[in-house]
Amino acid sequence: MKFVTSNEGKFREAKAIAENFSIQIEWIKMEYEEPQGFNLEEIATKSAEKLVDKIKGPFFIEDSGLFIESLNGFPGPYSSYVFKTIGNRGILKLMEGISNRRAYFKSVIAYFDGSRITLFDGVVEGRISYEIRGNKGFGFDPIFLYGDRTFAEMGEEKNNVSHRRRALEKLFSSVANVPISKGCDV
Ligand code: ITT
Repeated sequence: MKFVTSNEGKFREAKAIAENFSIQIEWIKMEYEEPQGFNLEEIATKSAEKLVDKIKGPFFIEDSGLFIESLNGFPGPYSSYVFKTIGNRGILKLMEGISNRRAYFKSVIAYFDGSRITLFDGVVEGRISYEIRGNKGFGFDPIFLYGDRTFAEMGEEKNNVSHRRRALEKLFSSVANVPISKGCDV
């Protein structure tokens, strides 16, 4: 099946996870128009609907975001724009003096099987660090603490616990028609 994304980090992770399910995914490197929406589900559904006529065969897209509790869920559905504009330094600046560091990543996959679109989601909870740490991963990984390490310090281990892993596991299990517990660790 095809994964339509402009983000190489997302594809790299999805490919590694897919291999554990003996599923091959093909990268359709493409920037597509993302309609604004109140939540990731709405954005993912509308984005996939627009691609149905453009992509041949089964495909999926993924909309993801970082939700920070003390900022009322910001940047959430605006994560891509916020990352490109203020980036990790900007987020840390916004969080100065704030002791509640709780945050989560969420991933929503919209999968088109050739006739209809189905959604799969995954969430991982963590905290926003006080400084940028680690050089693996991408995006907000250097400021997202899972336990006492950032995702950018965890490297491949991130793929065992990430929001993307949890959503993809649901997708791949449904495609392969096996229970989620049959998927093995990356
Ligand atoms: P596509 O829409 O082309 O797939 P994108 O980078 O624009 O790529 P999103 O719209 O889903 O992706 O935006 C999500 C933002 O959140 C983006 O800036 C990512 O870098 C960031 N992000 C998503 N998942 C992440 C992860 O696992 N680790 C770190 N940052 C992540």
